Amino acid sequence: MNFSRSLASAATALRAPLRAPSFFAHHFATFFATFFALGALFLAPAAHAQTAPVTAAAAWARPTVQGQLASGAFMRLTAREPVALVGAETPLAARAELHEMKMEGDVMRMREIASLDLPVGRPMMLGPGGYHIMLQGLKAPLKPDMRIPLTLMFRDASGHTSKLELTVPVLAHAPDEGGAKKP
Ligand SMILES: [Cu+2]
Repeated sequence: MNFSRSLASAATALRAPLRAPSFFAHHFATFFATFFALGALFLAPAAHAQTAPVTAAAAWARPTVQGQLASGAFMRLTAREPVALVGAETPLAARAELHEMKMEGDVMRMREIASLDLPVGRPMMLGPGGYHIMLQGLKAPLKPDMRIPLTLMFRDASGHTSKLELTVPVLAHAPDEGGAKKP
C-alpha cells in the first residue's frame, strides 16, 4: 500500500473539480463565495460594509395575494466596475434567489442562476420575462405601496464582495420613469 500515493490522488481528485471549467467548478466557486460573503455580513458592522460600484434604478417588486409565497423584484443595474450580482436578501423572505427566464420549446421556464455578470457602464435590465430576483418564502403578502428593504451582493474578479442596500416599492407595474412617454 502506498499511502502517500493515495493521498496524492485524493488531492488530485479534490482539486480537479475546481480546475475544470465545469458546472461543478462554477457551483463550488459560488458556494464558497456565498459562504464568505455571508460570513462577512455577519462579522462586519453594516456601516463598514463596502458599497458596491453599482447603481440601481426603477426598482420594484410585484404585489402578492394572501397565501402566495413567492414574488419577483426587478430593477436596472449599472456597474461602474466589472462585478457580478451574486446574491440578494431581504428580511421579508426566507430566500432571495437570482433567476432567469428562458423559452424551452414553447414553454417559458425559470431557473436559478449562481451569478449575473454586469457589463461596465451598460445597464442590465432585471425585469419580468428575463433576469429577476425571486423572493421565496415570503413572511407576509407584499401589498401595493409597501416599501421593502433588499440587499444585493456583488463580487469582483478578485473575489472581493460588496453590497448595495435598496428600498424597493411594491408596484403593480414597472415604475413610470417619466419623460420617456410624454412629449
Ligand atoms: Cu423566478
